[in-house]
Amino acid sequence: KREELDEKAKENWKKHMTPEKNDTDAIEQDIVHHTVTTLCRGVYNIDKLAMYQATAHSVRDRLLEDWNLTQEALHKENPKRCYYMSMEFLIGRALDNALNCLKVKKNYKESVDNLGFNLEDLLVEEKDAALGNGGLGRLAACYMDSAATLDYPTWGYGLRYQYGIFKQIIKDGYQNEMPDYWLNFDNPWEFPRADIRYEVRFHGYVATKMNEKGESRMSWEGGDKVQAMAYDVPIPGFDTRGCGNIRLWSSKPLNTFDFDSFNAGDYDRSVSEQTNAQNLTSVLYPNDNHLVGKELRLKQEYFFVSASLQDIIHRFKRAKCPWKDFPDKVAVQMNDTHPTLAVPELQRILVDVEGLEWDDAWDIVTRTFAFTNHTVLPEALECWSVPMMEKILPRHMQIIYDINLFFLQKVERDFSADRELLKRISIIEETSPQQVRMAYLAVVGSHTVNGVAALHSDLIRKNLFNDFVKYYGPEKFINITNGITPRRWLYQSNPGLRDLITKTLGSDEWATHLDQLEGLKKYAEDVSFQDAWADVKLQNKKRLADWIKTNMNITVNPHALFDIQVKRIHEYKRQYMNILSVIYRYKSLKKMAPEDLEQQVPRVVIFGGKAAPGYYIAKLVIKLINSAAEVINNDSSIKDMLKVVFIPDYNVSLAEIIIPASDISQHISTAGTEASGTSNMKFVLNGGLILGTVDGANIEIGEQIGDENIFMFGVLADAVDDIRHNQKYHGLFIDASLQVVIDAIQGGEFGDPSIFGPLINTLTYGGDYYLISTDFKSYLQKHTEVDDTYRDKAAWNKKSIMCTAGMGFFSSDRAVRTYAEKIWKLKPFKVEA
Ligand code: 7GP
Repeated sequence: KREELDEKAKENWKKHMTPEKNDTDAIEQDIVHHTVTTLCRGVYNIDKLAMYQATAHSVRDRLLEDWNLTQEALHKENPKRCYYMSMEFLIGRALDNALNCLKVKKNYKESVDNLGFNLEDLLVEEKDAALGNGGLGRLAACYMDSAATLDYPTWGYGLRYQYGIFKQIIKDGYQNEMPDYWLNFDNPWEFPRADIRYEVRFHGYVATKMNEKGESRMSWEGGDKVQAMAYDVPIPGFDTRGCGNIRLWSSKPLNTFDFDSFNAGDYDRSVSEQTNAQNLTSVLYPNDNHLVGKELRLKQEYFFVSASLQDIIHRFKRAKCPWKDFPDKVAVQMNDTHPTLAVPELQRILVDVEGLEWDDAWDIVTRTFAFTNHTVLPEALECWSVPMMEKILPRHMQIIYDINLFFLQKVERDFSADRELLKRISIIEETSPQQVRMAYLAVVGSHTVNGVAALHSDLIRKNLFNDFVKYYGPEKFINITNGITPRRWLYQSNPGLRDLITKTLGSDEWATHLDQLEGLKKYAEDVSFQDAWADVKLQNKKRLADWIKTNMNITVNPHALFDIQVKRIHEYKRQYMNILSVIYRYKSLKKMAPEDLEQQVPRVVIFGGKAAPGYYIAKLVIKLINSAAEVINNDSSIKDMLKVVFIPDYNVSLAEIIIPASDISQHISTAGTEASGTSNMKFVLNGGLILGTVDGANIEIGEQIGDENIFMFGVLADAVDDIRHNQKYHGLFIDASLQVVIDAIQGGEFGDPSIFGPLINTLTYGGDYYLISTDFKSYLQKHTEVDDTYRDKAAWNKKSIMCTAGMGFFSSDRAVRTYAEKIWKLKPFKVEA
C-alpha cells in the first residue's frame, strides 16, 4: 500500500519533472552523463560499445517519459485494454527505431558526431532481441509497433528468454548452432520490475475446500512453486506521445536457498531449486511450424499464462468493477495455441479462487479470449498428452475435461448426436495415451477465431475447424490478413527509398497512412522518376554486395539480378526446389556457346535462414546450397553469370539490409501450406518483384498490385490432395529437366553424393509430399520469364514502382485496426503532454 503524498510534496515533484530537451547540446550532455554515471567510464576509455550504451540510455530516458505519461493516463482513465499473449516477440534492434519514432535522429547524429563517433557505427553495436523463431514472432513485433503508433491501449505479454534463437554458423557447408546469450552486456531496452512478482505452481494435487461463503470448491494444493518477475520493454509509437509495452516474465526461485541442505553441507542441493527455477525461462524452443512436446515447454506455456493473468487480474481489481465487467475491460488475443492454457487458468481462478459459478465464469472467459491460428501443418498443431498434463497441471486437466464435457453435451443437445461428429469435435483425442487438442480448446474458449490470409482462413473453415464452423456458425471464424510495419520495413531499413518517396509525395505521412503510396502510380512511367527509383535499388544492392564481400569474401556484381529467398528452412517452403533450379541453370549455362552465354542475364541467388536443430532434411538442404555454391562460384567457365550465396545467421537486422536489395524474391511454398507469409510483403513494399506460388498472402498481393506485376506459377491449393493421391498410387512423373539435376547430384558434381541421398529420396522414394516434381517445369518457365522481363529496364522499373505503390493494404496498421474494431472492441486512447 502506497501512502498518498501531501499537496506540497506533489508540487515539488511536478516542479522537478522537467521534460527532456532534444537540442544537440542537451543530448550531448545526457550522453556524457550516462557515460560517467551509468557506465562509470570517461573520455579516457570510451569505445563504440560504451558509446552505443550511453546513447541508448539517453534515448531510453526520452522514451520513459512517454511511457510514464501513457501509463499514468491509462491508470486514471481505465479504458478497455487489449493484451497480446505471445510466446515469441522477434523485435530486433531498438535504437534506430526509437530515434525515428521520437523524431530525434537528425540531432542524435549530430551530437554523436560532435562527441567523435558515427551514429551508424553505433547502431550495429546493438544485439538483436531475437525472442522468436520466424513469422509468428516477427508478426507480434509488428503488431506491437502498430498498436503503439495508433494509440491502442495494448500490452504484449511474453517470456524473457535468456537465450533467444540460436546463432547459426556455417562450417564445411553445414549448419552449426551456437547459443545466443543476448543479455551479456546490459540491455538498456528493458526495465526490471523487482516489485512485480507472482508465484506460479506446478504439480501438486486437487483437494476440496470451503470458501468464504461456505461453498465447497476445488483447490489446487501442494506441488512446487516458482516466481515470475516482470521486465518491461517500452514500445515507442511513431510520432505520438503514446508508448506501448511488452511485459516479459523471467523465472526466479521462490526461496533463494535451502538452508537445511546448506547447513548440512550439501551445497549442490541447496542451490538446486534455484537452478531449476531459473532454467524455466532460459531458452526459446528453436522450432518454427513444428511442435516438440517437451515437458519443459508445457511448463513455459503455463508459467507464461499464469503470471500474465495474475497481472491482468491485479490491474482489473484496482478499479473495483464487478467480475461480469471483466470482458468490457480486458481483451486477450492468443497468438496461436501457445497461450491456450489461459482458458482453463482463467476459469480456474474464477471458479476455485473467486467463487463464481461455473456458467458465469465460462461466460466471462469466452467473452475475453480470441485466437489467431497461424498454420495448417499437422506437425505444428499442439497436442499435449493427458498423463503429462495431469502430472504438471492436475486441476487444469480436470477443468479441460469439464469444459469438454459441457461442450459436447451442448453440441449433442443443440446440433447433432452423431457419434462420429462428437468424436471428431472433442477437445480430447482418444489416442493412447489421450491427447488434448489445444487448437480445439482455443476455439471453444474464444469468441472469435481468425486466420492470417484469405486463402488460409478459407482453408481452416473448410478443413481444420469445419465441424466447429457448422456448429457455431460462420461468423465466429474471420480473416485478418497479416501486415507489416512500414516504419521498420521501409522508413528505417531503406532510407534511400524513404527519401525519394517523401520528396515525391511531399511529406512522410505515408509512414502512418500507407495507402498514400498510391500517389506513386502516376510516376510509374516517368523516365526520370524511374531512373531515381532504379538508382536507389542499385545503392541498396551495393550495400548488400559490400556486406557479402566484407563478411563472406564473395564478390557479387550489383548489376546482376538479385534473386533472394530468406526465411526459415522448411520442406514446405521449398528452398530445395530453388537450389534444384539453380543447379539446372548452372548446367544450362555450362552447355552454352560463348556468344549465347554473354547474352544471359547475370544472377546472384541469395539464400538465408535457420533450420531447427533437429530437422535433418532441412539441414541437408543448407548443405546442398553451400556445396552447389562452392562449385558454381568457382567455375570461371560461366563467366560470373551465376553466383550463389548462403548468408549465415539470418535475423531481423540482416533482413533490414537484404530485403531492400532484391530484384526478385521467392515465396514458393506448396499451395495451401504457407498460412500467409510476411516477408513477401516486405520485399514488395521495397519495390522487389516476387516469384511465388498461388499461396498465402501472395494471392492478395497480386490482387493489390495487379497480377501483371507478380510472377505466379504452380498448382492450386485445391488440386494438391488429388495430386498426392495420384502420386501415391501411380508414382511420380520426374520431368527431364529435373532428372538432369538429380543425375548431377548423384553423379557427385557437388561432392560426395551419399551425403545427399536422404534428400534425393524425399523426391524419388519418399513420394514428393511437397510436389516439387509437379511444379518444377512451370517454375523453370517463370524463371525464364523473369529474365526476359529484366532485360527491359523500363518495364521492370515500372513494375517495381507499381509494387510499392500498391502495398498500402499490407500495413500492420490496417491489420491492428481491424483486430481492434472487429475483435477487441477497443478504441484509441490518445495521450497528450
Ligand atoms: C507463421 C506462418 O507459417 C506464416 O505463413 C505466417 O505469415 C506467420 O506465422 C504469421 O502469421 N507460423 C509460424 O511462424 C509458426 O510457428 C506455428 O506457426 C504455430
